[in-house]
Amino acid sequence: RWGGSLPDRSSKFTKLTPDHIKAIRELLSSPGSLISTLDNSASPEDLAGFNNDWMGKYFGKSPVVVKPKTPEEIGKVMKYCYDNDIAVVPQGGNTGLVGGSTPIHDELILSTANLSSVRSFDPVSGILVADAGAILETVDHYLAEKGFIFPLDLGAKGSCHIGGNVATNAGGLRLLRYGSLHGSVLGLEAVLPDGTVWDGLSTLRKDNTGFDLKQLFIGSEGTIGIITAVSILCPRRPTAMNVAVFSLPSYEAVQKVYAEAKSHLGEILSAFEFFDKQGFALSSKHIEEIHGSERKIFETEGDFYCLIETGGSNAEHDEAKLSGLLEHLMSNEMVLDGVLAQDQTQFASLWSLRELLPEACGKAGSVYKYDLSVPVGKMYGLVEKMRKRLRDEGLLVGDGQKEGPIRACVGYGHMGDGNLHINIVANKYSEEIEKVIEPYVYEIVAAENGSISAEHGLGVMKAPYVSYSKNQTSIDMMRKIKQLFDPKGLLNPYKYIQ
Ligand code: FAD
Ligand code: 2HG
Ligand code: ZN
Repeated sequence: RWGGSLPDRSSKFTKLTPDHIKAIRELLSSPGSLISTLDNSASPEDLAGFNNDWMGKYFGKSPVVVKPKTPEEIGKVMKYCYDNDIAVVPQGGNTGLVGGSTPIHDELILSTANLSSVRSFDPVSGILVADAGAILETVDHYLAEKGFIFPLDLGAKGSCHIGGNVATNAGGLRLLRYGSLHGSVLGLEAVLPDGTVWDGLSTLRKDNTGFDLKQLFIGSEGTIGIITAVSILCPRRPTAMNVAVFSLPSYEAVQKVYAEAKSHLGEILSAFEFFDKQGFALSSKHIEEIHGSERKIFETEGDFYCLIETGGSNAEHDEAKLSGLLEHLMSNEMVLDGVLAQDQTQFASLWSLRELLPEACGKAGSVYKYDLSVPVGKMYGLVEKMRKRLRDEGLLVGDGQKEGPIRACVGYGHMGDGNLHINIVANKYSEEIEKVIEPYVYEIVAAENGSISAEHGLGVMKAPYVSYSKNQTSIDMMRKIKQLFDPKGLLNPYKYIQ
């Protein structure tokens, strides 16, 4: 397997021995919280799920996974690692898409899976305090029962942890409505690399008493500390939700419909997603395979599709607004066709066309994923440039071949956030393909003053390319922050900023 050109192992890190494993096990309240191949408490297969990433692109060789049960236990393990120069990878649900959550070599894997409780919820303020290892979907179900919603939703919700979400500053499907985690997270608890447990778990909305330290941890990708709990402001759950998907003739049409949706729907617009016909073909095929039956969704298919979701508190009022938009779009021939969900099942089924795209691409081959931010008008031009390059280099023929090196080049994303995902589905990960795509893809983004990572982070994949989006002064400041928190460079090495 080719996981990209990865940095060599640094000799400054200690190589783990059975004695280290024994000493770390003694720090834990439950011996089962550690499994390792070094003392035969685990086989390599037992560790495979922690060493390999979601895409099957990155794979480490760690001999140990530690899953402490309390922040204090994490503190003890971290102190031991600090004193013994042991490198550590923090891991949540291991759904990250940039090779950040798996070891590069033999780093100790520190998982938050055993820290998964809700600590408190205040129904008056909507403030939730929960352990970092709580699964996003589980927390959202808990909130749903109380009439609230977690202000983040994404396709990996069934596996990702809220600590991992904060560590990556995940954006997701409703950022348009609920904003970034930099705004909704009120406080954090984290264990620093030397083992200190930092209590920054404020539930205050306003607090101007010095630097806002939690912001440094949001999006820090496990490089300066291990987040152990999160305090977050959760909005009321909309009681009326609706979704419609349209087929459209061009990317220009998608932009026009986006402008119309904002103007007609105003405050009830909660998501605006788009995908191209290559994406639609893959996700419909995937969904058909799941259900075992063929389904024709649109009478007239298009080159593009958009999904519009509304969420409000008055079903009649929302339906009137949505019908007004539909009538306007249809009568002005701005869309080719459209489907409006009639019930909860259709709501989920229409969303799955978009939400299952990463899974559908993964099923079709080995996927090179690019997560880019550029002005909305420029977004799809990047996909076209990339397709041209792949065709010029002889890797892509037509829209892709079942057996060729590139099977599809798919464009989709969060229109409302100016966030484009390019998924290049290859027959396998290879150096030859990667060299055609990178750094070309970062060059075309930099030419538009865009970001090479809108929401997935840097991990190991983009660490060498950060200068395409950040100037030298910014990189120097980031290095100083890393040095301040982690002077020995033990936490998530080889990643983020090298
Ligand atoms: P992991 O993958 O385990 O870790 C991610 C990074 O955070 C690693 O660097 C790790 O070291 C660090 N980390 C994890 N937990 C902690 C902690 N407690 N303390 C410190 N560091 C920690 N992302 C989006 O932004 N928007 C999307 O719409 C989106 N959709 C996705 C859909 C699918 C199907 C998949 C597979 C991924 C998607 N992602 C999306 C990627 C996204 O980053 C992750 O899903 C999620 O935020 C990571 O959470 P996790 O618990 O899996 O973290
Ligand atoms: C999404 O928006 C995620 O579905 C994943 O951010 C994107 O897999 C991808 O490239
Ligand atoms: Zn996304």
